[in-house]
Amino acid sequence: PPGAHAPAFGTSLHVRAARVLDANWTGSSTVPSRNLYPHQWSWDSAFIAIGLRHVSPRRAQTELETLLAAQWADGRVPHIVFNPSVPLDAYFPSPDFWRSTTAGRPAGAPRTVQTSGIVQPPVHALAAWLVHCADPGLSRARGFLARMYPRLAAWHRYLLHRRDLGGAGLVSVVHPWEQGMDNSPCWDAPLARIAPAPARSFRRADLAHGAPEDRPTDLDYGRYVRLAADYRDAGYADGGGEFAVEDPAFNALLIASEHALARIAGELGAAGTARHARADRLTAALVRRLWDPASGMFLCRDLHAGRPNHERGVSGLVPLILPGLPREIAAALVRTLCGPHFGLGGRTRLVPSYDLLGEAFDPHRYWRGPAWFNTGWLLERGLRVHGERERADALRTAVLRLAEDTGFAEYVDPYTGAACGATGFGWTAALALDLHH
Ligand code: 9WN
Repeated sequence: PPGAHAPAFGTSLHVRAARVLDANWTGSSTVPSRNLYPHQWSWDSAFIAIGLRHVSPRRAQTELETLLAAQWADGRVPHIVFNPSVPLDAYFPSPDFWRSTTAGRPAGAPRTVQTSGIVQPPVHALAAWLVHCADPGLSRARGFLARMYPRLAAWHRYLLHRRDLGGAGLVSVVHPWEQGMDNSPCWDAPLARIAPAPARSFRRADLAHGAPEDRPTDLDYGRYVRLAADYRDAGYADGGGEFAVEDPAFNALLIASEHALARIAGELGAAGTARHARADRLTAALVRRLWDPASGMFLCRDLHAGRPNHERGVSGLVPLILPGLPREIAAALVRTLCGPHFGLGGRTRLVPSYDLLGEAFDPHRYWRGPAWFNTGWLLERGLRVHGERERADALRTAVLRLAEDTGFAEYVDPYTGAACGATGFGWTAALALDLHH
């Protein structure tokens, strides 16, 4: 049913979004898109569970349980869990690229399920907490949080201990696919150092389903393949790679999840104080290390260059979700979000993934300008956390309208709202459902 705060949207949005989630459900998890992404993706599943809880709390729990069942012994949660009944050539890179279960498989990779070896942003503890809150009775009866807690704690431990490559307390990503905004202009400089794998050494599957002008380029792919293959050939050991970046959104999501893990601990009868304190220390490190007063937002830090990268990606606004942010920083983030670079409340229909005034801006090419619904959802939440109710309401309405009008598109042109990429996209449907409630 429509929520009390959703007068402009009838039951049809709920029904249509739920239908997308049904169509993408495999029996134990939800694919982001039947054609383009026919397996289980890590941060997609977290966002999907957040919406799915309004349709079926049981399925939302299963979504996260399936993902965490593929966790490695070192605590990492792989960015893809492969569906063995999908043909190998349906998605690239396929399991034979990652080699997680073949002879000489990497230490700690699960034996029975095929996965990738890189990670994605840790939205999972936040999702687990929100899923629990949708039906605490069912959650307790199934021991949902009690089973999730040790796995989520090990996941955070992996990130904080193995991925603090810069030694400043923040987590680094070692591949653009890990941060989730694959071809953001923020990666152009660190990627320029990587010698691309030859184009003939791999075959892209995405171009069979997506328009080439909306997708990353072949040169990008050559570099993605090189980086992933090097990491694989090093046994997925951390610390030796050519790409290492501290990203504001990745770290902010870890902090939000650490706060959620503290609440989960409390629900299980343990004290969450130490976790809240750790989240506060991480917030301080984020501000110290990645805040840029001159641009009024957070920036990525390229560890090999030893300095911040001045491209303005939407990732630098995502820390707005943190309630513990110093007041003047939250205020500056809101100003930047509503200013000429991101245009909220002005010329755009939805927040772009990259600086409207940036040289590399392209309204159609994936993470180089188009607006995405997961970042819209995060910023809506951030505005609300910091008391910006009117702006949050307006952003919420924009997300709902565009999600419905585009048939739950993967991303949209931020100016016109025209659909790009896949339709029937999992997290678009799920997060619209969540905002509808
Ligand atoms: C690589 C599944 C994923 C999202 C990412 C998005 C895209 C994959 C790809 O699709 O990445 O992981 O093949 O382009 O960039 O954020 O999780 O929806």
